Amino acid sequence: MRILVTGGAGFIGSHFVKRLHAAGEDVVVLDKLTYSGNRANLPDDVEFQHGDIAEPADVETAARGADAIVNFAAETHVDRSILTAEDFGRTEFRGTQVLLEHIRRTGIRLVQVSTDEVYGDLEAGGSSSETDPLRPSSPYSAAKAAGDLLIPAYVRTFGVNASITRGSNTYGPNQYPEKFIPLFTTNALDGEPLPLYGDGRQVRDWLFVEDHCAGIEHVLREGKPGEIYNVGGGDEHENIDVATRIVELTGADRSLLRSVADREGHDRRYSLDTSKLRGLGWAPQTTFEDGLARTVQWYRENRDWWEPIKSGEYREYYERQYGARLAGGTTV
Ligand code: NAD
Ligand code: TDX
Repeated sequence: MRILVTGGAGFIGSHFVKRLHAAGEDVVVLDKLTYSGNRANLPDDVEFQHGDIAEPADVETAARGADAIVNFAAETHVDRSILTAEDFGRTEFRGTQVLLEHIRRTGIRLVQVSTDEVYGDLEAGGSSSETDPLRPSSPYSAAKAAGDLLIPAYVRTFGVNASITRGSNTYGPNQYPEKFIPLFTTNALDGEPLPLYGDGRQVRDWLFVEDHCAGIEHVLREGKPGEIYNVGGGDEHENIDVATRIVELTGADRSLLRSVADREGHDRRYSLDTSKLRGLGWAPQTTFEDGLARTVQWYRENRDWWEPIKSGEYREYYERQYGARLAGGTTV
């Protein structure tokens, strides 16, 4: 199989590409190299095209000879979508539509990588299953849900071969240090404050990146057209507990933890019912305790990967996102 991986230079996409490449698969990457895309995440001998999934000509060229597309390309940070949401709509909706138009013409398979955030939060308990209604809360998750809604519509109307995966919060090496775990880990290693939103009692269902990639590969090979598959770690933790564990693993001072102004519209809890994909033989292999220790160790040993990122555009973003928050923060 020749597989086009869109967004393959980002965090999860690059792990997915390395996984297929190591198994001897024929892989080509199409990536716009936005702030979170990094060519250095990929082996040099992986075929790479710089381009945009929302541009039909870029998709046409990259997908030549491909049997399947796995789409990771997205704007992915909730906090950035609260500052400015425009690129989210373009990539998540228009980009997905361009991919669907391509598979409609060529008949090749598409796996759309989506997120548990499209279900909205579950403060009252329970877990989201694939048939639940979509209740996205942020501009990011609303844009992802909009892209998702195109898939069953194209399956029903045109009979295209497309499936959706909905993953839970993913962590591991090479994650851009704006997300919670890599931000807190790199800040802790640098002795910088750790900005915990609100009361820190929000719950996320954590999934190690390699387990997420294994789930997506499972859906690529075994999934049925028009079907949705949840991919969750089943490892639910409150943010305050994750932050405390990062402090312990890095050996940082606990006084770095700061309670800061909450995220607007902050979802309280996510949880996924993963029985459908487990029924196809997939299960996560890495416990949160083990995966977090491996992740912290990776950031400790790979400063040359993240130190250059935490300058330039990142500093401007950081100041906008955290400047006033940290000035008004309190000890935890
Ligand atoms: P990331 O931000 O690290 O990577 C996104 C990649 O997409 C980057 O390489 C970027 O350059 C590329 N990209 C952005 N816009 C593009 C465009 N228009 N055309 C081509 N490439 C473009 O994000 P990630 O965490 O690796 O997320 C990958 C996918 O997984 C996303 O679709 C995201 O919604 C989904 N997801 C992420 C998580 C998580 O916790 N990180 C959980 C569930 C689902
Ligand atoms: O500085 C912070 N302080 C803080 O308390 C940051 C960046 C986050 N948080 C909290 C907010 C969330 O409750 O940590 C939790 C995790 O935050 P993020 O890493 O931003 O992830 P989340 O908003 O849950 O979304 C993630 O999971 C689903 C990914 O970013 C999405 O791409 C994915 O779709």
